[in-house]
Amino acid sequence: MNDSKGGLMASEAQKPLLSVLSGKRQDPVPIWMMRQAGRHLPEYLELRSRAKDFLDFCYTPSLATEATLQPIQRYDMDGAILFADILLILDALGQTVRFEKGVGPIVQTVEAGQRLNTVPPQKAAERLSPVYETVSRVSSRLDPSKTLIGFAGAPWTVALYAIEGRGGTDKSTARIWAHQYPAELDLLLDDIVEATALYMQAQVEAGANALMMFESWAEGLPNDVFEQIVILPNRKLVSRLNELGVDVPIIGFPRGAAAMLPAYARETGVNAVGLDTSVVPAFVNREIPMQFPVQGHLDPLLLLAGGIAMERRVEELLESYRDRPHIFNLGHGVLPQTPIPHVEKVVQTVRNWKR
Ligand code: 1CP
Repeated sequence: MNDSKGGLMASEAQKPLLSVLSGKRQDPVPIWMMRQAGRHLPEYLELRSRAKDFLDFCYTPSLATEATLQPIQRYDMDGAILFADILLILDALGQTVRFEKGVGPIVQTVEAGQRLNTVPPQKAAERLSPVYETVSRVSSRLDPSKTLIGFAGAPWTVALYAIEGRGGTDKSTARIWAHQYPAELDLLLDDIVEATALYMQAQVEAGANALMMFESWAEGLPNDVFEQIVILPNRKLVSRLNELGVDVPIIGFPRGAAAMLPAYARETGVNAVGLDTSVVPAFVNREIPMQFPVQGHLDPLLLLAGGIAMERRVEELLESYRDRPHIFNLGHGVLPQTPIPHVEKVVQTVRNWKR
């Protein structure tokens, strides 16, 4: 592994989060939180009011750069996650995406058998150039001890939005496709894999130190379907990134994988797994090799509630993963109503904890 900014050894020594992703334990345990930028921060709400809509916000490098840096400035997190959205790739592929206030994303749907190739993958990746500009701006302003995480939606989760057309559904339309139109779904997933690989490659070229694949809707799938529509396409994406010469570590987050988590960790080629809220630490330590890095998994609702129960659980998670490479995070994203002092308390607890 190498990187454009002077070789992996140098950046790893400086960046604790990257060091954990290479399989080393770090003290203190590095911390960042999914959705650490966003609506729980008053400074984000101020910034957000300057853009016409959410897509415009994501495509304006000056605004997206500030949004990426805000949680670093406020909380001194070890990782900065690029401010963007997993649905941008669908927009770039020519499926209209809108974010409606109070409703969430509305996506132009695909029919069974329809390919996502009217915009060629290379062209789709080029359309996302404002995102690379954001990565490059953040990279030049970030302290060398911080890790810049690029990301994309993992193939099944992105396909699900293209099939369902919106968030907040029971996902049954997309899940029925897996049974009724498996061949058509495979082709759709392949189209997403190729465009996403080029998109992630460009993020790394612009300065991302690590990548994360959000497979946010991996929950509730039969094991054979999970193999076919989660593990296989995630593995294809990782292989394609390798083929393209991308050599930064990749975190996979198969939310809701449950008993399929060890297979995901073993078979996809990811360097680390993100753990969701319901994961059992003893299961992880029994089923996933101890040298394999994990990231997670405080309940976002406990972060919202705060108090002594939150502090205890933070310490319990740190203890559970003391013998393995661990990055502290949540089991899912920070909720908009989360009080800032609770986030501060978690950061402080993690930093004060000794192995
Ligand atoms: O009103 C607003 O400001 C928009 C809210 C918002 C934000 C802040 C959306 C709409 N997306 C984002 C940013 C975002 N999305 C980031 C960067 C910020 C950070 O992490 O700090 C990231 C990594 C995402 C990824 C994302 N978008 C996921 C995967 C992670 C997850 O939460 O599981 C998913 C599923 C989306 C889709 C999406 N975008 C936005 C919403 C409300 C949703 C979910 C819709 C649904 O219910 O299905």
